[in-house]
Amino acid sequence: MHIEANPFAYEFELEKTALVLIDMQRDFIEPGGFGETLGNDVSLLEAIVPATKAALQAWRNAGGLVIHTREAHKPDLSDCPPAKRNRGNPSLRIGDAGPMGRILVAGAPGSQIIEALAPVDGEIVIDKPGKGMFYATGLHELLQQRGITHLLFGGVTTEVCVQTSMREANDRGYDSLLLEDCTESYFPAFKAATLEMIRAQGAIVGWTAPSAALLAALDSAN
Ligand code: C5J
Repeated sequence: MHIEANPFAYEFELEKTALVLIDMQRDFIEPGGFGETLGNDVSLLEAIVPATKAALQAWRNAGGLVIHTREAHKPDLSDCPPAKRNRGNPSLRIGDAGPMGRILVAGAPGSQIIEALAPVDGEIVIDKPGKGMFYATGLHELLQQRGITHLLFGGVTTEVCVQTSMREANDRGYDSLLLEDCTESYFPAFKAATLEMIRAQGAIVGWTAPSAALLAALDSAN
């Protein structure tokens, strides 16, 4: 299959490609979560939900593998280094009790994926303690077992967990594409810069494309 992408066309085989949705969790997207405690306007992130849902549905209909990640720590925070927990000046820190349970702790309501994008049976859900999806998760081995060579990305936030995961993927040999309208940042300028950085220098990290280009590719394969 072929997606009209930037900086040039992206070729992939459905069976060797996974759609990865990074951290589409209540803690980042809904009011009262971690994102808001950091002083951010979470409505910016909510705006990508319809396009992301449409891409997810089309990918599911095509029979493609779906991976959801969550930034989520163990309840005893043994996987959350003080350097991460103590950074910045949020009104609530990782592990503190908030309106949606303990912030970024596995199992808390706030750490769940938003209802509109909730995983279904057969989809892989990875809890990750870091920004990147490969760090301390075993995901690379799992993808290798399944013969995955290509990754389509969406999720939040563009310049933090999405970009880190794409860079980690690049170093592990995956060809990655970021769906431009299925990712968002609390800082629009950071999103714009990240898209440019990813596809610069002949796709140094990967490709970007609007989700409509993915839908068109899936349609034309039918
Ligand atoms: C952040 C993320 N921004 N999922 N996490 O702390 O990008």
